Amino acid sequence: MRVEVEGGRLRAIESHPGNLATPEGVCLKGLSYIERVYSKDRILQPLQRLTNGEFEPISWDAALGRIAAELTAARERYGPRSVFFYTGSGTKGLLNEVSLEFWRLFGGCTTTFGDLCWPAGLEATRLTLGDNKHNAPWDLVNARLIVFWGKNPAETNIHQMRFVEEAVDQGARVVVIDPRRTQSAESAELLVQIRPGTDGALALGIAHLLIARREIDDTFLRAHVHGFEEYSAMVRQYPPDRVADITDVPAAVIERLAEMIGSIAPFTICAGFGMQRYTNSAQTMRALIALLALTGNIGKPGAGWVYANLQSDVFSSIREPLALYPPDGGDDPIRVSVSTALLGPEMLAQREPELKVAWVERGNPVTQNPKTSKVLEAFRALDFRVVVDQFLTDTAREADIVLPAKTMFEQTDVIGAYWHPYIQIKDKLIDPPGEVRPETVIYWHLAQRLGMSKEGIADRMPAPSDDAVEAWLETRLQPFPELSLEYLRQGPILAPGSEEVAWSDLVFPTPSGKIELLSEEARQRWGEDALPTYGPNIERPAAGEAEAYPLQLLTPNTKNRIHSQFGNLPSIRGLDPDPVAEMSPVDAAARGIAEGDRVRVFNDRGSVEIEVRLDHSLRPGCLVIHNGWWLSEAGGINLLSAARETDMGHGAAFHDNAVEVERV
Ligand SMILES: Nc1nc2c(c(=O)[nH]1)N[C@H]1C(S)=C(S)[C@@H](COP(=O)(O)OP(=O)(O)OC[C@H]3O[C@@H](n4cnc5c(=O)[nH]c(N)nc54)[C@H](O)[C@@H]3O)O[C@H]1N2
Ligand SMILES: Nc1nc2c(c(=O)[nH]1)N[C@H]1C(S)=C(S)[C@@H](COP(=O)(O)OP(=O)(O)OC[C@H]3O[C@@H](n4cnc5c(=O)[nH]c(N)nc54)[C@H](O)[C@@H]3O)O[C@H]1N2
Ligand SMILES: [Mo]
Repeated sequence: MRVEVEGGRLRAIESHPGNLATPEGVCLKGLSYIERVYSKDRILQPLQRLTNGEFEPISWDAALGRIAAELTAARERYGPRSVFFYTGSGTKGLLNEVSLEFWRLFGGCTTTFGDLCWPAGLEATRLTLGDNKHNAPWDLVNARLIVFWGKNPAETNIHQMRFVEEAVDQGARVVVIDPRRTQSAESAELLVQIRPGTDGALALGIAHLLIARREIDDTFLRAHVHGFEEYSAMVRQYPPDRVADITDVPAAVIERLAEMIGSIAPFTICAGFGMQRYTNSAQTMRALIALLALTGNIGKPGAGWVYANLQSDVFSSIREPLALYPPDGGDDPIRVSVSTALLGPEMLAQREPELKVAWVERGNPVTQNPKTSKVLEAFRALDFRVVVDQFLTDTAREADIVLPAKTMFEQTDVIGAYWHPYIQIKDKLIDPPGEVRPETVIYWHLAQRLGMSKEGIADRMPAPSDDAVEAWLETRLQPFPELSLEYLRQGPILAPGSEEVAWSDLVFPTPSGKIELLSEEARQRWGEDALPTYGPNIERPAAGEAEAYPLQLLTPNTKNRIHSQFGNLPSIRGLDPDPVAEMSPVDAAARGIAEGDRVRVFNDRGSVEIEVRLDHSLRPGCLVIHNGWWLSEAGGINLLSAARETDMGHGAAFHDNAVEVERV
C-alpha cells in the first residue's frame, strides 16, 4: 500500500504500483485501516481486570511492575517453562523474532507447534515436491485451465482475480470445486459441489481415467516422478462409479474433469486452505498434486500447484521444522510442546512444570482456536494472564493485564508474503497513539525490570528508539546485499533467488530427487500410507456416533474481515451486522425453519444461537457460518469445533465438525 500522512495523521491508503501482484487498489479491509487505527475502541493504555470483570486503566509502571512480579514468582516456584507464550497471525514481520529472544533471556518458556492455518497443505507439498513455492502471481494469465480447488479467491485473495480475468480473456477455462457456490464460481464454466472431505477420492478418480486413457505425460513421469507404478496400481481401485458414490459428484462430471485435465495445458491448480481443514486433508492435497505430475504440469509457465509461496520467506522461522513440528530435543530453553490445534487440552495437560502464566500477542485464540470451551478452561486455570492487543477481544477479556498493541503504521518493520514473492518495508508513519508501545519496547522495559543483563538485552533486542529498530533490521538484512532499508524504501523488492516459474529446473529436494507420489516420509513421520490414498475424514454427518448431527459445518473466511479482525469497525459491521448460518432450503424445510428464523446450532461440544439465511445454491447437508465472530458478538463458532489435528503437519481439522440445527 501507499499511505498518505497529513499533520501526523493517516489520511489516505492506495495501491503501490511497485508490486506487480497487487496493482489494482486496496480492498475494503485495507481502506478501513484508517478507521481501525483511530477507532474509539482501540486500547490506548494498559488495563487491569477488576474482580467484577470490568477493566480499568493503570500506568505502565504499575502494569510492568505487576507482570515482572508474577513472572519472577512463577519462574522461582515452578521454573521458566511454567510461562506459556502464544502468538498467532496478527502481524508477520522481522521484529516478531524479538519476542522469543526475550523469553530465551528470561530462561525459557513453553510455546506451541503446528498452526491453525495451512500446515496440512504445506506438509503435503513438501513431501511431494520438496518445498513450498509456486509461480509468480502474474504468471497465472498463461494458464489455459485453472481449477480453484477448495479456494475462494474472489473473497480471500481478491488480487488474484485480476489475473484470472486476464487468463479468461485469453481463452482460459475455469473450474471451481467447492460445496458452496462462492463468488469465485462466477468466473467458472463448471462448479463441482463435492461432498466435503472427499476431494482426495475425486482426484484419484480423475487419475484413474487419465491413466486408463493414457492421457499422461510418460516422458515427464519417467524422468521426474517417483512411485508412479505403485500409484497407478492404487488408483485402479477408483473407477468413476465408486468415486461418484464417495464424492457425490456424478460420474459424467468426473469424466468431464478428466477430459479437461487430460487435454488442456498449461494447467494450474489453485488450492485453498479451507479444504485442508480435515483429518484426511494432507493425503487429499497429495492426491491433488499428483494430477499435475501425471500431466507434466509442473515447472512451466501457466502450470503448477499454487498453494503457498514461501519464496519471500528468506528470514522467517516457518522454514525451520521448529514451527511445524515439535523439535527432537536440543538445548533451546524454549519448550515447544503444545499443539496449536489442541491448545486447550494440551495447555491443561502440561506437566513438569504445569503452566501458570500466559502471555498472548498477535492472536485471538479464544475465538480462533478449536474447542473454545477448553481454551477458556485452560486460560482460566492459570494464575496470571497478559494479552497484548489493539482491541478488547475475547482473549483480551480473559487477561489480568491487557497491554495496548501498535498497528503496522507505528513501527518500522520488514515483511514477506505467502503468495507474491516480494520483500517490503512498512515504515513507521505515525507515532503510536496514547500510551501505546510496540512489543519490542514493552519487552525492553520488562527486561530492565527483570534485571536481565545489559549485554544480553543489547544482543537480542533493539533499544526503544526508532534508530535502534532500524539498526536491528539492517543487521537482519545484512546477509542479502540486494536488501537494505534504503533500497526497500524505493519500493517492493523481489526476494533474493525468487523464481518467476517455480521448479523450472525440475530439481526437487525430496529424498528421491523427484516428485514423490510415493513418500516414505509420509509413512515414517505421520503413519500414513506412503501413497496418497483416500480414507474418509473422522467426523462427518451420518458417520457412527455423529449420526445425531447430520450437517457438516463449514466455517470459511469472508471478504470484509480477516478472521476475528475488522468486524468491530462500524463501516465493516454495517455491511455485515450479525453472524448468520447459511443453510440449504432443503435442510431448512426438513426442520420447519424459514429465512430469518433464529436457530440453535449444536453438537456435543457446544452451541450458538444465530439467524438463518437460506442459500439456494449451497450443497444440502452443509451448514456455513463464517469464522471470526467474537463470543461477545454472539458468535464464537469454535464453540462447536473439535480439538483435533489434521493427518499431517499438526494443522487444525476445523471442518471435521458435524452439527444439528433447531429453531428456538
Ligand atoms: N472455525 C474456524 N476457525 C479458524 C479458521 C477457520 O477456517 N475455521 N481459520 C484459521 C486460520 S486459517 C487462521 S490464520 C486463524 C487466525 O487466527 P489468529 O491468528 O488468532 O488471527 P486473528 O483472528 O486475525 O487475530 C489476530 C489478533 O492480533 C491482533 N494484532 C494485529 N496486529 C498486532 C500487532 O502488531 N501486535 C499485537 N500484539 N497484536 C496484533 C489483532 O488485533 C487480533 O486480535 O484462525 C483459524 N481459525
Ligand atoms: N478477506 C479475507 N481474506 C483472507 C482471509 C480472511 O480472513 N479474509 N484470511 C487469509 C487466510 S489466513 C487464509 S488461511 C486464507 C484462506 O482462504 P481460502 O483458501 O479461500 O479458505 P477458506 O475460506 O477457509 O475456504 C475456501 C473454500 O473451501 C471450501 N471448502 C470447505 N471444505 C471443502 C471441501 O471439503 N472440499 C472443497 N473442494 N472445498 C471445501 C469452502 O466452502 C470455501 O469456499 O485466506 C486469506 N485471505
Ligand atoms: Mo489462515
